[in-house]
Amino acid sequence: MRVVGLIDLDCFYCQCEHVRLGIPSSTPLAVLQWNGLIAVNYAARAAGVKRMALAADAKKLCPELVLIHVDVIDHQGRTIQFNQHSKEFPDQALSKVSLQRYRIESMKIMSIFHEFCSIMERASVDEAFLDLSELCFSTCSQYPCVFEGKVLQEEHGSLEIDTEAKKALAIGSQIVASIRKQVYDTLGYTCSAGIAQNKMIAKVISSFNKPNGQTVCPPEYVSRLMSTVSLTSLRGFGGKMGTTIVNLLPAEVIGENRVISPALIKTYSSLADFERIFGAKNAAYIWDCLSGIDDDQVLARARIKSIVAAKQFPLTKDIESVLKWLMLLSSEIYERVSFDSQEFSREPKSLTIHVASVSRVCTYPSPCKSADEIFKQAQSLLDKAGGRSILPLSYLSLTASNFTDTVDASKQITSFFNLETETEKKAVEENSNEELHCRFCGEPFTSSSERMAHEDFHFAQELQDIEVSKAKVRMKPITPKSKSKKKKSESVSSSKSLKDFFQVQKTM
Ligand code: TTP
Ligand code: CA
Ligand code: CA
Repeated sequence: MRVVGLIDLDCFYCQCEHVRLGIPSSTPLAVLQWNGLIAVNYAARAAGVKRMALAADAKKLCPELVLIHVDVIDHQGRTIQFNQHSKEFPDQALSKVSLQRYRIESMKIMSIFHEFCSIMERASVDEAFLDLSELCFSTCSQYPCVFEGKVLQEEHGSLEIDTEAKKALAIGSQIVASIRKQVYDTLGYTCSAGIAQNKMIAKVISSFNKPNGQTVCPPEYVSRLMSTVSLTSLRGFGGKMGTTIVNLLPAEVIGENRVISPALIKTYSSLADFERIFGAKNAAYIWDCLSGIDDDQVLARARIKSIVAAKQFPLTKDIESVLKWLMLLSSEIYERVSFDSQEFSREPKSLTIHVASVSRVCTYPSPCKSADEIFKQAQSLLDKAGGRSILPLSYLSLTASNFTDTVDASKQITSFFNLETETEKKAVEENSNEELHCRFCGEPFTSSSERMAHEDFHFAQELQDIEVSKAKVRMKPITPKSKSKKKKSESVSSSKSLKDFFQVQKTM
């Protein structure tokens, strides 16, 4: 029996701003990107304010709402910060969002998690899985053997710690509570958590007691959980995979049930149905998930392989304005590469431009002392890609990659990202062969972190679309570009295809 914890920060970007600006958490606050809300604190949620709402609508709903715009980088490469007194918001046509502040806070939080538990997998900017199994046994004498947090149980169930599994979970819940306390005491951020026997269950229950609360799922409650949660709220089933499975149900069953749970799916379909669609091996895996069984290991991710800065802008024929965007991307690359090289003692060897379906690569300037040096290289790459002949343009991206260590690896300060065990190294090598695609445009990447960075720009674009149409729109993930295009009706039986199913729905 394993003990897995998933710790997730409450309204993460908002908390970063509360702490930075000294605003009490009881003040309704939201973080803004252009005109749309990307994070909403709990005081504002109580007033009905929702993520993705427009700033003006949110203000109408909650007039005392404090809106803090995320940092932006202007055309001169300067980072502009905002606070509760800022009178004007930035112009999307003249600047680019910088999420570096949140990345830095994320790094501090992850370091605290890692101090407690080295088997840690960063799952997004504000959450991580911890495999606490061994720790529970080695430290059990340090903690009281009682549950900490809300324990899921049947109406007349007992909270008695009468099995080894429950004992391990109880200690796990104590360790997670200590980690959360340490994050709060050190950085002032609250987080919520789920503690269970696997990643899938830990993740789904981590939001049951938010904010600032944790939930434990004892093994005997798993089957009840699988009949009460919706399939699409489970990790791995939020996108195309979940929709495909839900659609196996007869339409009237979908209509009659408010929650389409894994248990409901199992009642109406069989393993054979799944085998036909997903292939035997995948079907067995999915079938297990529907019963709450998930053997996915908690694995530390490798250092990212590349840093991508991208910008979508209004179509332009004007080379000067394209160069302004290029300057802005150069500044972002410079800032992020500088941060990365401090953390990991390494530097990139290649700089690539992606423009109008063309890529051009050159050597990354070394030593690189300013964003201007990157801009000069990027300008000559743009010329090599066709210069004025490729106008008009509406998209540019710069990538720093091909990293090499600047100090002997054995002398590096071992940060948690550098601690790669043999198993982790293996996982990294395997991942590097894996194709990851942007959920929105299908662009391929070699790491999920790289893809995450690229998806930032789609998120900004979506907010822009919302603003234009003055209506809430949902981004529709598209099927990733695949070398062998499948017809809609074709069955999906290779493991690669299953990966596609999973990848289109991962969240940041
Ligand atoms: P989440 O963990 O999804 O949300 P949250 O931390 O704001 O709120 P909760 O308390 O419910 O966990 O995302 C973490 C941060 O990532 C969030 O503060 C803002 C950012 N984010 C985006 O920029 N775009 C998105 O679509 C999502 C989901 C999050
Ligand atoms: Ca969160
Ligand atoms: Ca999260």
